[in-house]
Amino acid sequence: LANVDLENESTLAIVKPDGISGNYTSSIRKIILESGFSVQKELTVHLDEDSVRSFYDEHSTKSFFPSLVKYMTSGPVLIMVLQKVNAIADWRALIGPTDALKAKVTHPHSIRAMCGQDLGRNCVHGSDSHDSAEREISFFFTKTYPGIEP
Ligand code: RTP
Ligand code: MG
Repeated sequence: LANVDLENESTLAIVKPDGISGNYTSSIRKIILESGFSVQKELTVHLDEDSVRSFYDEHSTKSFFPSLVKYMTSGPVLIMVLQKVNAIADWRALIGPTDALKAKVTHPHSIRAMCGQDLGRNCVHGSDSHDSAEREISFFFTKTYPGIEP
């Protein structure tokens, strides 16, 4: 087993505005800790439009982009760096599918089934790959974005 590498991995989680306003933060944190993640860093911010546009740049040409920007700027969000072995895939599995309405049917124990409302408003974010995790963690915790207001 000399070359089996079970190193800790970090991923970026966000409790989106509907997660915060629906008072799901403590339930989500409980699931995070009970699932073996540690919370390395956290930050509560009300994102401005430029920050959301930049963070979700991969979706900038999609028809839903304006509504995504409106949603993500509608209230404060809780941004966390989560760490554990296989954190990226495990957090994605915990949150469930993008469409929270479908999640309630197909993944009833997922976080999005618990607190999401539909395809757009799905209460949590998770990095979808190693590259995304690196980019997203540095987006909030390494670089300085003047648009992010405490
Ligand atoms: P996230 O990046 O927030 O973790 O979500 P995801 O990977 O599951 O889904 P993604 O395709 O990256 O979409 C990003 C967010 O955009 C909103 N969305 N709306 N057709 C629509 O109305 C639509 N599709 C996506 C959701 O808030 C989604 O989480
Ligand atoms: Mg995504």
